[in-house]
Amino acid sequence: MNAALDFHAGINQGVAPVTYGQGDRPPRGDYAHARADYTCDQGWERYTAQDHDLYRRLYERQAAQLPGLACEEFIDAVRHLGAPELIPRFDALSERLHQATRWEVVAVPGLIPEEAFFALLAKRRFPVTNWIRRPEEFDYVVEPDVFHDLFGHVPLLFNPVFADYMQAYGEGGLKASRLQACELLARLYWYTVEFGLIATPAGLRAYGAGILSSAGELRHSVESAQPQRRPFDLERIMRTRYRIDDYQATYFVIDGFDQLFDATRPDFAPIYRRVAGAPEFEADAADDTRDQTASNTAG
Ligand code: HBI
Ligand code: FE
Repeated sequence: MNAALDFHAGINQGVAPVTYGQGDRPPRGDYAHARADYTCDQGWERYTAQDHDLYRRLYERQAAQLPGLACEEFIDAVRHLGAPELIPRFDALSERLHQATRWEVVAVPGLIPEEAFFALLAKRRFPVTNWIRRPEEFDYVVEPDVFHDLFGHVPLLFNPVFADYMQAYGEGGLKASRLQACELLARLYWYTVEFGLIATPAGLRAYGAGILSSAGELRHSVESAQPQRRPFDLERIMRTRYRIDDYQATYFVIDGFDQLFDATRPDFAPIYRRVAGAPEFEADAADDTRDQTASNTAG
């Protein structure tokens, strides 16, 4: 099996923390022609008119929902993706992005091993899948495609504080790999970069890419009474499992991107040690069972 299939098999066996639940289907992307760092050419010329039209329809559906649901920093930056009639050329997008925050967008064939992913983030290179979903996957695609990565992740990389957080996350990931703490760090990524909410003077808003690129979860995460919304708590996040095939049962809310960046400043090693010995929480765990235990013993 080539590296990707091994990696994919890893995902199937739950080795990689972020699994998009794709069964044992071979990976979509052309991993065989990827470079050693898993980057590849975007292959912009290979997109069909149907691909561009699908991107446009996905973009327009999400853009229409942003006011009142997406954070202002995202709304201000999404225009940097350019007109939605065509899937952006990554090299032109990288020129604009590099001027803003010294990040660039690099093409990858799809999900890549954690080490490779962290190494790219640590160099301010954001991996963007180069293929787009099929029309029948308009509402849901099991793996991140070019629309999820571009629309969901790239706009906030134009925000200087968030851009620095993403690089700090990548550097932390390289350390986590050495400390076998990738699962804990994957949860931090999941509950912030993918499914994070932010409190603003105008109310709750979404900044997570998985929410912002989702037709249904954007409104659900901000307005539904169903999910739990908890204040950002690094150790609680690291102890909380997450769902990959349904709306999140719990969202964590930050007060600002500075809070995220500050959270990545301390050395995580002692936090990993403390969290590793503590009980985990199910994705929908309502109370902090640690306190319940305390109250039971107290009672
Ligand atoms: N690969 N292309 C890509 N995109 C991701 O978001 C990604 C990945 N590999 C691993 C991964 N995310 C997660 O395991 C992170 O939590 C590290
Ligand atoms: Fe993502």
